[in-house]
Amino acid sequence: MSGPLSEPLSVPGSAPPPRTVHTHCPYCALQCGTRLGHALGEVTVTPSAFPVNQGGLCQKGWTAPEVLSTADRLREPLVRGADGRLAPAGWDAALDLVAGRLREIRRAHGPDAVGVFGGGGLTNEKAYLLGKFARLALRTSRIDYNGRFCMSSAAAASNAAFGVDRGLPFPVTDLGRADVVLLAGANPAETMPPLMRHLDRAALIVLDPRRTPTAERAAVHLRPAPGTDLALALGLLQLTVLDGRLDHAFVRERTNGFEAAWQRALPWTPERTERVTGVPVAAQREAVRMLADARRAYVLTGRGAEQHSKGADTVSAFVNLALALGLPGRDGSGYGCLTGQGNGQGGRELGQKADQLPGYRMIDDPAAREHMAAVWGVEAAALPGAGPSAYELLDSLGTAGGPRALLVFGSNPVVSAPNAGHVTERLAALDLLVVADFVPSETARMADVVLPVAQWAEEEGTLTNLEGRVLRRRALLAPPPGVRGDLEVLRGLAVRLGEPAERYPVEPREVFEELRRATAGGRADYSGVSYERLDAGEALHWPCPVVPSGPAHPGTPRLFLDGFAHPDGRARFVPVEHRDAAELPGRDLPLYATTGRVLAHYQSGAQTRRVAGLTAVEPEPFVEIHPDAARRAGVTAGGLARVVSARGAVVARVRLVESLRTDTVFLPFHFPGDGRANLLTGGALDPRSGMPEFKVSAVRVEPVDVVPGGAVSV
Ligand SMILES: Nc1nc2c(c(=O)[nH]1)N[C@H]1C(S)=C(S)[C@@H](COP(=O)(O)OP(=O)(O)OC[C@H]3O[C@@H](n4cnc5c(=O)[nH]c(N)nc54)[C@H](O)[C@@H]3O)O[C@H]1N2
Ligand SMILES: Nc1nc2c(c(=O)[nH]1)N[C@H]1C(S)=C(S)[C@@H](COP(=O)(O)OP(=O)(O)OC[C@H]3O[C@@H](n4cnc5c(=O)[nH]c(N)nc54)[C@H](O)[C@@H]3O)O[C@H]1N2
Ligand code: SF4
Ligand SMILES: [Mo]
Repeated sequence: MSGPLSEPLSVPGSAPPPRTVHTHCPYCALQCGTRLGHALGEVTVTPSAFPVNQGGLCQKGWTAPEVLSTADRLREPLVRGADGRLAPAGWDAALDLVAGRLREIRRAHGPDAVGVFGGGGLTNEKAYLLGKFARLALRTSRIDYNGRFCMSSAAAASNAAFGVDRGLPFPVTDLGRADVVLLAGANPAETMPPLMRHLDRAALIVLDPRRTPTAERAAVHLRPAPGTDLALALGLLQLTVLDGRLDHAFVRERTNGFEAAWQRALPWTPERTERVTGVPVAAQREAVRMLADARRAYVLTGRGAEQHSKGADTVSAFVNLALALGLPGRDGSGYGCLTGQGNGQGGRELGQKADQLPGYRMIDDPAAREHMAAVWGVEAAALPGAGPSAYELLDSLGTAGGPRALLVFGSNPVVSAPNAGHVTERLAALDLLVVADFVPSETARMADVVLPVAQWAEEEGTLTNLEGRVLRRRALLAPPPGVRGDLEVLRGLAVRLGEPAERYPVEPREVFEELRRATAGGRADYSGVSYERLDAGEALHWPCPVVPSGPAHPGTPRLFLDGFAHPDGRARFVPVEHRDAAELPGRDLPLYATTGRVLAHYQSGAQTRRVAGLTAVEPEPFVEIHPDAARRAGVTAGGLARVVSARGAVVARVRLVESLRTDTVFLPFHFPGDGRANLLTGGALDPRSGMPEFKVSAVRVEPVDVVPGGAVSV
């Protein structure tokens, strides 16, 4: 399966390369600390004692080095020829071609005819330079990224409540002191396994329609129908007040807006909440009692509660509950969102989001524009305004007035975007699709030009993990010959588009120095962070402003202890109302389909489907279904089923799951082709955050006829 591994990193004339480096896993937001070694032509990984993982790693982390030398690793640029096939090309030819086409498209249709799609796995330096490239070299407003599909609902709700958005406003290790933790739609036992060691002590309240490995560990497992968490959170708020559990002093002294939020919770009697969500009154009451009796308690949300067309309101409802219980801003208690991708946090505050400039500044704020224009040496008026959100951007590709060209860095939307069949059609309608990746992802296979880039163990940089801590990624290997870093690719394109080369540094450290100035004074202030401080082992959580004289700022592991980030220092209750999902099960499509993750695969699977040990664990798409629902649908364990929604159909292997709600099926979204769960999901978006409704589609399940001889008729 594997190809040649590249050489250990060495600089001519310098000391021999180190045999080990301290770095972090390339995958999720936990960013487990690892030690990478290079021996006998193999990269070895061992967990380090880094606080979030304390010597643990999940099976994805253990096997991550295999992707470095995967047999189909991209090693030279590819350009689609007249025969319709991708063929190798030199870098100059590929970049000249891309820049030339971009110029033509821009001349004919204007700067917004070029779009950029980024990723939350990109380092801080890449995310920053990608945003700068879009705004300066392309002058386009059409830039957004896959984090819109990930943390945007929690971000909107946190900004509204607290005036700032940092996944966990406290270090992960604080969870180790908790008595009770409520997990709303999060399954960390599979999505961040080493996090579970911090939850050992706590009694867990898990809200999930499925009995996940996390729910197995719960003291109380509530199984709301998909898309009803908002009603459940309103019901829990009502019980908090009615059962005399409201923290009056906290609400009075540290918050605003309780009364309006309370008015919205009033109709949500425990009985009505039970009718809508399916969660028994006694279980609701037990959850509130546990949270209120705990000395230290946390409310945490994951994608199960957030990925809805009302995801932001749902998170607001959980934040309201946490505020009513007096949790946020207290040492040892709080609200947090378990972010997702390796750089899910840094990726969302450094300028690749449609409405943001670096430092979590808003692009329509005149002062923010002036600040960034000064750092970049341009006029503020030259900076484009806010663009559409990720799905709106994808949906507009190739339409009248929509982008005719798209550059993708760090995402595989053919598999991971909602309404994937439609998105694939939009991508096919482009005049030019350019994908930078290190493997031929499903999206790269559609591209006109594929640019092969370096991987995590071959490059330097920084990432910001789920607790807002800035981390150093370190290189063990040189990239394979023919492969370039994303920063180099961006400079190569920018220069060909007429930009001065020095505006696009290729040294991560140099980009970081600029990023420090760019974020200075912003909500996410990195100006006091430096490679030197990180390399010295300092634990720096943003905000970490530069201090002109005297001791350096120590960073901010715990936000809100002295006050919330709104000007008056108070948190705000946000009044929210329950509403139905964009579609509900009915006669033809009688079941809820929800989607999510399994332990062995990461995201669109572009990386983990290339690791033999992981595909052995989860080789193919499957659908979890309750035995009663399976019987009604005429499908059997181990057989193939077709799952059909209003948008499309998926073929998946049937798994009978007794503990699942009878009205709900579950599919992982890690698989390509006709196993893509996103062929089912739709384009309904949250009006506050732009989050798609990944977690609710109405579907029916039917048997797939297997023709004698084994062929499948679909
Ligand atoms: N193994 C693995 N780990 C990962 C990733 C991966 O792809 N694979 N990706 C990383 C990323 S980017 C992210 S964002 C995180 C996501 O981490 P999680 O949020 O933990 O992951 P999900 O599986 O998407 O969703 C969590 C749970 O929500 C439940 N759920 C579905 N619908 C609903 C609902 O309506 N209400 C409630 N309460 N629950 C519901 C699902 O059954 C699922 O168990 O994981 C990160 N870690
Ligand atoms: N149905 C359903 N769909 C979902 C979700 C769900 O729960 N259900 N979850 C959503 C969520 S939370 C997320 S985060 C998205 C994620 O979905 P995607 O955005 O597709 O995420 P990945 O599969 O990680 O894709 C990253 C791609 O970029 C490449 N890559 C990695 N690092 C780099 C780099 O540094 N530079 C470059 N140029 N390329 C790189 C990888 O090889 C891979 O091809 O999926 C969303 N889609
Ligand atoms: S939990 Fe996340 S960061 Fe840790 S090893 Fe697994 S994928 Fe990597
Ligand atoms: Mo995510």
